[in-house]
Amino acid sequence: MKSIKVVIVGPFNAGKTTLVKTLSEISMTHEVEVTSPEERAKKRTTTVGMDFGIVNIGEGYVVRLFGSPGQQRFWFMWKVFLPGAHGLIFMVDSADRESVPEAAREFSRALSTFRRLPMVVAANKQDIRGAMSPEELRFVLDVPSWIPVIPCVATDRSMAWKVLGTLLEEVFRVSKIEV
Ligand SMILES: Nc1nc2c(ncn2[C@@H]2O[C@H](COP(=O)(O)OP(=O)(O)O)[C@@H](O)[C@H]2O)c(=O)[nH]1
Ligand SMILES: [Mg+2]
Repeated sequence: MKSIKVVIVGPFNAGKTTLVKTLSEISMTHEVEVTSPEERAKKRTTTVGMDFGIVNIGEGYVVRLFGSPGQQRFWFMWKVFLPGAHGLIFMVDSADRESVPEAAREFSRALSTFRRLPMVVAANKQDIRGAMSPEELRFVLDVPSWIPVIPCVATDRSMAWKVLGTLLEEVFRVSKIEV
């Protein structure tokens, strides 16, 4: 069985844990109660350590998904996920305009950490009225043209698969994988 390693990063509340749960046949996510008041205003639980999931994509391949917790104090975890990674999903809450500056900082940090690793941006929460379009997100996050920005609703299986599938096409294109 060949295995492809995909890392998922992005701000707190973007939808990373949800994406792992939607895509994965087995998933291990470890959530605890949020303690900080600002974060609690957004949601009640948050990821500790990481989310982990496995997706069987057929032809003898499985994808291992590693979702990072989304707060800046956990950015050091990216270095832990990087070795052996084949691709990266950067997830953003497209409906949360207030968090754009933070998302932009985090995206720029992701580019310098993961460099030319095959990458897609998931413009999540497209089901919420007023969500920024993928084009608008590309502009506000300053996403380079080689990185696709894909509309996503993390609870929707076909949209979640589109995000992963687009990334995998790029992974297979650049790495002629033997894993
Ligand atoms: N409307 C909507 N809500 C979403 C979507 N994806 C995630 N959520 C919700 O957004 C919140 C944060 O999701 P979570 O997966 O915990 O984000 P994480 O912090 O990035 O792991 C949860 O309440 C989810 O149910 C989406 O595509 N649309
Ligand atoms: Mg999470």
